[in-house]
Amino acid sequence: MSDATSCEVNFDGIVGLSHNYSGLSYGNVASSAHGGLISSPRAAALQGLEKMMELHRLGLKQAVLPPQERPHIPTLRSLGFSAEDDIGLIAKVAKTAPEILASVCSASSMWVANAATVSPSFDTSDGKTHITPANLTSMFHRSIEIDTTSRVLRSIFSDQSYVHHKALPSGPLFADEGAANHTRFCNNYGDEGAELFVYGSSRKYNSRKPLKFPARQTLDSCEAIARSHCLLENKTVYAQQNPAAIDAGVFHNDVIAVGNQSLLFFHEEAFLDKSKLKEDLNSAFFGKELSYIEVPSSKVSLENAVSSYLFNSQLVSIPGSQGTSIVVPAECKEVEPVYNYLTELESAHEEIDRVIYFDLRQSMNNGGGPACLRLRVVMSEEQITNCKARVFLSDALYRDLKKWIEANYRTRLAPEDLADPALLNECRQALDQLTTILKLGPVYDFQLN
Ligand code: SUG
Repeated sequence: MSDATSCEVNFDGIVGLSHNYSGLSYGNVASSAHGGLISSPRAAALQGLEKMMELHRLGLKQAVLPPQERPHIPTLRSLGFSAEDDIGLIAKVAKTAPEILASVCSASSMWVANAATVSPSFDTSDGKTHITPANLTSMFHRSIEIDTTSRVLRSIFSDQSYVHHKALPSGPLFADEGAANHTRFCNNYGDEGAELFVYGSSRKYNSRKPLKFPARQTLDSCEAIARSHCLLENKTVYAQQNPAAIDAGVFHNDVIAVGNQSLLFFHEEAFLDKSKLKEDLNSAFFGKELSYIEVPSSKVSLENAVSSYLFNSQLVSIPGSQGTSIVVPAECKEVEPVYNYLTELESAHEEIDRVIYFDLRQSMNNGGGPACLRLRVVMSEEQITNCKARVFLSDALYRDLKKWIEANYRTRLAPEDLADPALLNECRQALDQLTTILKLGPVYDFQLN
């Protein structure tokens, strides 16, 4: 069954009020390199909002996901920290366990490519859209995102056409980082598609593992999601990341490959066995050849790819234009081989007809490029109409969000400011306003308890 009204909606995460550089993500080279530096939450949130607005102006369907409550007091309490009130609790943890305070202050929920895996109804045997929030079990500061993410997703995708699953059990066997390792291929968004799951490690075939950095996605977790999403076996493909790429800083597959409709753009060294990947994808894709743009290491090294985030791009089909446009971070202009490659790609006018650069430096310094900031959800006209939340970007919502950011966000946040007791209330007040702006209902712990 296909549906011509369906389109891909990009849900972008709004950057949180505590956006900071604490170097929490081992294996994410940008996060480690910027740990300890001063951030600007306001600039970060505005940079993200400008990207959303520009894509909306270009005619793409754009929506937002809210940030999470940070510092996250329930996590501190669950770890046995206690004090008379929340302010006293923060002071105590800042003194005795500053690294834990940094973890519960991370604004990492902004990278919503890690929020969940979504399979549209066209790919599933029960005709429902399936959503599984990621357990993000590899990194403590990210594992605490699950509960709020689930509530937010249930509040936005609330009608009977969705099935919401629980996150997979925590622990290394089922480590899952969501859509960052998942790509859907289709002719039109409302057609039946093939789904690709990419994993970093597998217990099954005594497979190779990275030597230096952690693999954050397992084959077991991919298979579990495919099973519960009722995906068809012959339309589902699994492929292993190249362990050497993980060791070069490719902590998610979306740092080294990106797909859209029937196109896969990837680096020569992204996958362990690219011939098998292509063979499996072509057979899952109705036996037809997908289009592949493989970037050779001789033109763009793995190191260039990681420092520029060339592949953490969004491939988008802009209404009214023929080919595919590529949305890349401004850093791609600064890494010469990457800039040269993109210039060549654009002028060849084959698969890619336009390169769009965005300044997302605040997020990039923590290892989050354009693609990390968005979760793709294919939605029918009916699903969009049924959505009660005010999350689809419009001129009015853009104005409201800009005003809200300017009124509430700090221009500067140093790691030591995380101990500032005022941050907690600033965050709660702003998020309370945001749930009203977005018509979300109560989704935060401080609103529920
Ligand atoms: O999980 N960075 C995130 C970046 C996630 C990027 N997402 C995708 N590639 N889809 C991470 O490593 C940094 C936090 C800090 O260091 O404070 C952080 O969590």
